[in-house]
Amino acid sequence: MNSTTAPTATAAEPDPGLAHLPADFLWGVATSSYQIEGAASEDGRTPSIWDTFCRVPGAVVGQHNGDVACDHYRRMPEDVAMIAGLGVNAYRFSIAWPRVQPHGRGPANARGLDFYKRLVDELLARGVQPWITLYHWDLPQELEDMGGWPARDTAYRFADYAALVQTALGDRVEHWTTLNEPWCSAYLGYAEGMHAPGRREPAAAAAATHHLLLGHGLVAQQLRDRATTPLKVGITLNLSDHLAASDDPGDLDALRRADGIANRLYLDPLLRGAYPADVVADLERQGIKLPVRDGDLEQIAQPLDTLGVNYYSHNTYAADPRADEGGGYGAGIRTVPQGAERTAMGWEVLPEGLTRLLVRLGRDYPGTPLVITENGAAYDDEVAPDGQVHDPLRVEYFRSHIAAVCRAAEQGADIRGYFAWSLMDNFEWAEGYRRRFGLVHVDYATQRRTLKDSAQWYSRLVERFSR
Ligand code: IFM
Repeated sequence: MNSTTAPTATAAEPDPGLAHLPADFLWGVATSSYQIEGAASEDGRTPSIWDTFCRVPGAVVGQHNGDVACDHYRRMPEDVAMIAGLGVNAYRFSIAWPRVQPHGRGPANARGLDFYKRLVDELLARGVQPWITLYHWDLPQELEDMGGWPARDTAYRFADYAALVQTALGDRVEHWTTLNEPWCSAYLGYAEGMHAPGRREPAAAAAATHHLLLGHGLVAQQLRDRATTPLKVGITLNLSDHLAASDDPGDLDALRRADGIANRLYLDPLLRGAYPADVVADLERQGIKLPVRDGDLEQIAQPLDTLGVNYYSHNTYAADPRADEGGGYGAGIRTVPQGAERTAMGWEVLPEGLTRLLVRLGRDYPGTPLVITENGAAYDDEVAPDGQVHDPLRVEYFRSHIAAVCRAAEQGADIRGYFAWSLMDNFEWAEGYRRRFGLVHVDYATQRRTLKDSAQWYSRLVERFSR
């Protein structure tokens, strides 16, 4: 490993409230396949929608792509050693569909699957639990050519692919997440066009939402039906905490619509077995109908062992006929800045929103354990003359957000784990490599990894918890 200084213990740091968390709490770090692996055409991998999208002029900052990324495909054993060196007990990563099932159909590609078998073996040998996400946005291009997620058939193709992965890894992996952030796949990919495949078709985005959720339901049931050892099934949603700017009926309705399209459109079918009637009505007013068939909602509402929560910021909404910032279909919503510090992504740092969100989930959707599957911040880090990366803003971001998690646990939310996003700097989608979310700095010219101060801080926190 060409990484760096091992984490060292320092003088006492403020306790964020760790005593409120259960003793078997999972502390992890997270990544995803396209963002770190590189090796885009090695060992039989075929292009995903992101390989294609990255080639569209202007789609990604600097026309960056994932061809090399963090070269993790080749450096995996050193990267796993680095993860284990942090002292975390779980690693969340995703499987590249076009690596294990090239072209999105047909038999498994043994060479692609071997990579994940070796990764899982390395993790287990070092006492780190693998936490698999089956889909983190890298749809095989051929499936997009046949309609992508707006086509119902893609949900069934997803189930076929998941079976191949389970056959290879099911005996050794306990934690399975079906989808990462279906709102992003559907809305950013098919309505807004700022993510792959770059389509701007609101009706297609609504269909994609339904078929992603259907795919989740098919895979969740299939994972359980085919399991030979006990497993746990979940889904990860990017959920935000939402408030209205005032009690004005217009602002309250802006809140209802924004929260409906971003949060409830996913939470309700998964955890209550029905789409929220008000959101369905909002969509229908825009001429958009979710393509629900008999039995779909029962299929989607499979029991969840955990709900994965990705939290980055909070949103306050106001009605504004000239704006369209509601994170979904329909205009007339403005987000109201709270005057907080912002990360390099421009996202306000509002940890209190994470407490409110977790408490709300426990109240409105009781009975499902929560795991924070992503939380973190991008800052413009640089290697200092002393060879270290000093990132006090990220340390404070993690400290304040972990304290927010502890406060939610104190208020009764059932929270089982926390994964920092991200293990290392990586390909930040439309932002390319200019945004750095890592605990570990990556020099893309040399692939040198350097633990940032935040990595050392996180490692000490985990150690303190385990004592
Ligand atoms: O990098 C992404 C990740 O892939 C999904 N959740 C949000 C992160 C930061 O934008």
